[in-house]
Amino acid sequence: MSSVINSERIPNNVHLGDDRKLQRALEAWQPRFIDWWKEMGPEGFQEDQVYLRTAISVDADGWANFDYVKMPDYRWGIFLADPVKDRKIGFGDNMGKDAWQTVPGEHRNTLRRLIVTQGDTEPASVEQQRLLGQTCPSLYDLRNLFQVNVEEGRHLWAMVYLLHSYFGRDGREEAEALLERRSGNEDKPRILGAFNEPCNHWLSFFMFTYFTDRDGKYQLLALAESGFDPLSRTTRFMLTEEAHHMFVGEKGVGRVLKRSAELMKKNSNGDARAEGGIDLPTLQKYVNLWYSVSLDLFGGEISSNAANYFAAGIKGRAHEERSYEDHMALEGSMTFDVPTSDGRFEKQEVPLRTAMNEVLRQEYVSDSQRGLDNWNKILRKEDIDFEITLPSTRFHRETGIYAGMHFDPEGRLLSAEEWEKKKADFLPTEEDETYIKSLMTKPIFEPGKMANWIAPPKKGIKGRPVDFEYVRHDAS
Ligand code: BYC
Ligand code: FE
Ligand code: FE
Repeated sequence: MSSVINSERIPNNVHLGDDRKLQRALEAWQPRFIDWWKEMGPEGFQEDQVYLRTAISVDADGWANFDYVKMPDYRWGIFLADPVKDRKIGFGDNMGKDAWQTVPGEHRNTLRRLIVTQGDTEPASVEQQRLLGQTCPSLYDLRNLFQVNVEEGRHLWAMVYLLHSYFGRDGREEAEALLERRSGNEDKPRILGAFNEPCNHWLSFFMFTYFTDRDGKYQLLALAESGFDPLSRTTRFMLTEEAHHMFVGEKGVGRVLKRSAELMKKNSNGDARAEGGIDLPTLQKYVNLWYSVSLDLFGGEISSNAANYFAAGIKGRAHEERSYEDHMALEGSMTFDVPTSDGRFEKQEVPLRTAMNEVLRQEYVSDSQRGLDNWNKILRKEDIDFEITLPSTRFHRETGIYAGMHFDPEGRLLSAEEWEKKKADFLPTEEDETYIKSLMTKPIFEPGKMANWIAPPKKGIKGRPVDFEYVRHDAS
């Protein structure tokens, strides 16, 4: 084991060359991945030189190298965080036992399913974002999009490595299937809801990287606690890449807000749309949409699956060791207001382990709020009297106890008729989608130039100026 990544055909820090069989299996999967990337990755930019960071070591300081690379030549590979000596399982019924270096037979199906679910989201997001380059608001943003895309491609590698190494033939079959499902496809959709939603303009892209990648952060934190040590180590390294994705989302939305504020002040009616910008009520609707579909990704509030994962030591809570004292979670409970069929709410007390999805979701909710506080600071600084808010966790849910019912963003129950009447105030309409897309019909390839609807970033990437040629694109 080494923290330095070698330069083999499949870059890795796991001594892949020592395991010929595994190496051959992965080398057989590699060209199929590249085919998938060329078919479903960013369309129209595969030949461009992009200023990207690539992992060269898994050390916290200085793991990345920045240079121009054509995306199909990106060094996708297998990078695990350094092992923790004598690591023990840190929670659940197996607490204190040695972490597993191979898959325990009784947990094989569960682990495979979780790894496949995690792996499925990674290529799904690349598919969702594949046309965005064609309407980029700047070269800086174009580069960030591609950085996110190649790293999500690498996250797929991370899960495929686990499937190939530890799950034999069915693992290899799952690795094939990960390249066959398609986001939004009716016959072979991606596994989780949010990853089949269209993400076909940049406002949705920024919301996605802010809200949906943040679900990724929390799921990865929970898996990083896993008693299955290879899963823990691979997710720990993935988390270092994830931070940039959420940065892209938070700064992206912040820049949109700043620009909207400037345009409102420029217009005598305070109307950002009249100036070719994004008005704040519409932006709020996109917050409502992407936040609510991302809340669904945490699963049901009341989940025996989640209880089993925790009991077995397969999936823990975020920062299990430092944030919690009782790692058994056999005591304590959570109480939910569960809607009944006749429109009332009944209190239901659930043992803590059964509420683990909700425990993780609540951490996500407070983490999400932090960015909104920063966004609202931008508005206040521009003297704009408007506050972006997170809707209630009941709003627009399709999994869990609030699924199939209607709530307004304040969490008040609505009848089906009231919902139909009001939903255009809460969620983007066709007309909103058409308007947002109308702002983004042409890409901007001139270094340093920004689309009218977004403010420039404060600084560039890796100390480069904002007007650096982050993507060498021949537009002719
Ligand atoms: N859509 O017991 P429950 C990322 C299913 S994002 C569709 O509550 P559980 C990324 C569920 O499978 C992070 N179906 O489920 C971000 C179950 O099915 P069965 C991705 C859903 O197991 C941006 C049933 O409903 N990582 O990395 O507790 C860009 C009952 O539900 C959904 C993971 O998800 C849904 N939203 O929780 C790129 C981690 N929710 O058993 C990447 C691995 C639930 O009845 N996955 N269902 O057939 C998990 O930990 C769990 O599978 C979940 C679900 C938390 C997702
Ligand atoms: Fe990812
Ligand atoms: Fe991500």
